Amino acid sequence: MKRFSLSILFIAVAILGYSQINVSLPTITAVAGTNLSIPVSISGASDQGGTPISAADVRINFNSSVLTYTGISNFYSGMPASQWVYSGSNTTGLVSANWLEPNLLTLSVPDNTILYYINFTYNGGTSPLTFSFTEFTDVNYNLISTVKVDGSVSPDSKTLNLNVFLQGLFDGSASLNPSQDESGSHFGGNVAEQITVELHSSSSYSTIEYSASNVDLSTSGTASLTIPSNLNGSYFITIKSRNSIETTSATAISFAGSSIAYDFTDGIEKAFGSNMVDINGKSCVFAGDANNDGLVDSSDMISVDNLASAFGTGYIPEDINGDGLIDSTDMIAIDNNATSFISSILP
Ligand SMILES: [Ca+2]
Ligand SMILES: [Ca+2]
Repeated sequence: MKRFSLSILFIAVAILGYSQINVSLPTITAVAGTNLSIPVSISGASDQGGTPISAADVRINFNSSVLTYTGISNFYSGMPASQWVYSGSNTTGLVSANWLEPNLLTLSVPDNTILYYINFTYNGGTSPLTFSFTEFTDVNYNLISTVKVDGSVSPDSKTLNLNVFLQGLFDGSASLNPSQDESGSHFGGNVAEQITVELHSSSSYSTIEYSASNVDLSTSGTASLTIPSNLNGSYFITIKSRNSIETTSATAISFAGSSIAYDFTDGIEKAFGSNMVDINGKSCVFAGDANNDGLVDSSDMISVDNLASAFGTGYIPEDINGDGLIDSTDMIAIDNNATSFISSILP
């Protein structure tokens, strides 16, 4: 029994260790505008359980709108640059490198050796790094079976976690009612509403540094966004929805960390100008701006009134309380805030 197990083990080692080359490219994230050095690694070409190589041909494809090729450098010392023929093209998105053992012998390359680095400028976006062609040969110039592990470059990111209650959907205690349409919950699951989140310049509010629309706001009032990591400054965090008053954070918030959190629900002073409504100890973004012009007034009332007269239904801006019906309750909600001259207060 033991002999049998050892035989299996020996065969497994033979398959894994003796018969194939492994080449790999990394899967990484990066910040746009930075220079990247992408390592091309090899295993299985060692005389310690692998197959020493007599020649190598490695071709790698990349997306040249995402990555700009600038050169190859830092060749493995056992295979110096002078032994390679290599080139890269931003026109075809291809980097090629060929190597031949100079004495027509073989070279044992230790496992996990980096053959060379491909240098790029990263322009942002996502690019695959794909071995489009590889060829490694043994002492007799026969092809060695090769396993290729492709890589990629994608944007580095950070997380923004928000707590937001919307007056129109707030249930009066700790949750948001899910927005309804003619056939029930409009978004399904635990999504109450979709909001727009904007990051505005701390020095000039009219400058929007980043914007994300259709961000899910849960029935518990939480929203989570993945944003580019190069947003490292301080920004006003602005919330918009289909019919709420544009509301922004009390101050510009630092985005220096990898995870940023802001809670709009634990005090009206968390909004710029303390421009929220307190309902049973929870601060809510004002509702009623059906035409999204920054004011709750008679112009919002008129469109809601017209739809209410026509028994309007659906997921539309005029449905202030999100119950899928446009009726007098929506008009009352507008009237209350219009009477208080509610409008957006922005830096
Ligand atoms: Ca309005
Ligand atoms: Ca309604």
